[in-house]
Amino acid sequence: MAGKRGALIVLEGVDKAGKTTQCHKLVQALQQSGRPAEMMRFPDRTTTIGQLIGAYLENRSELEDHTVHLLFSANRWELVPLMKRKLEQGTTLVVDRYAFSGVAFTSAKPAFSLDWCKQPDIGLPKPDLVMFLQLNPYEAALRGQFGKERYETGVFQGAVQEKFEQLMTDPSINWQVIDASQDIEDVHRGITEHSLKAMNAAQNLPLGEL
Ligand code: DGP
Repeated sequence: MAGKRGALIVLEGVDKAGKTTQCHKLVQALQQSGRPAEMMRFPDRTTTIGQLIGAYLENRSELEDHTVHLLFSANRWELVPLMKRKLEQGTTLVVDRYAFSGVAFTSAKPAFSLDWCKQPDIGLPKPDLVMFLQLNPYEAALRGQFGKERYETGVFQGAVQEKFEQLMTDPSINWQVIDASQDIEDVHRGITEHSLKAMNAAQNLPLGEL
């Protein structure tokens, strides 16, 4: 019988909520306590598909909105074999954004339904835990200059936040809301607690599908 599987843990939230910092801190804390853990991030701009996405986000190229939605999803799918391998080997994956960003960002554009946006991600590995780093998008904008990337405007981020709130009503996902306006160490403590609980539970459950 194979060993215990790792957990799939996702951090979501609007831009500048602190997801990347917290992913690094969580991976470090888990590793230091002897639990195998690795970080992943989506979009993964290192693949061929990821480079197309990167050019689009940096406004170096234009892509039709449905097309880019499917590319973001394809970028997740192309990493699925690796994710499954790691999880089966007992490594917990801490993921900076996932399919929920995919749905929230595209459905915040005019004329995209939540339902259409969800379709390409159906069947992806289902996270054991999704933590939403809650921060007022206008407060987020004050944290640091929004950069020059596409989507980095207060108005768009406000629309994204609303879409996340709709997604968080889905009871089939283990959502936990974290107050990201607290200081870094307090946020980290909350995230670690939820993660340890989810990792314990995941050991006895098969990996699900979105
Ligand atoms: P990051 O590398 O985490 O800063 O994310 C890059 C930007 O892309 C950020 O504004 C969020 C957005 N984004 C992330 N995933 C998706 C997705 O699947 N679809 C769309 N449309 N946007 C996404």
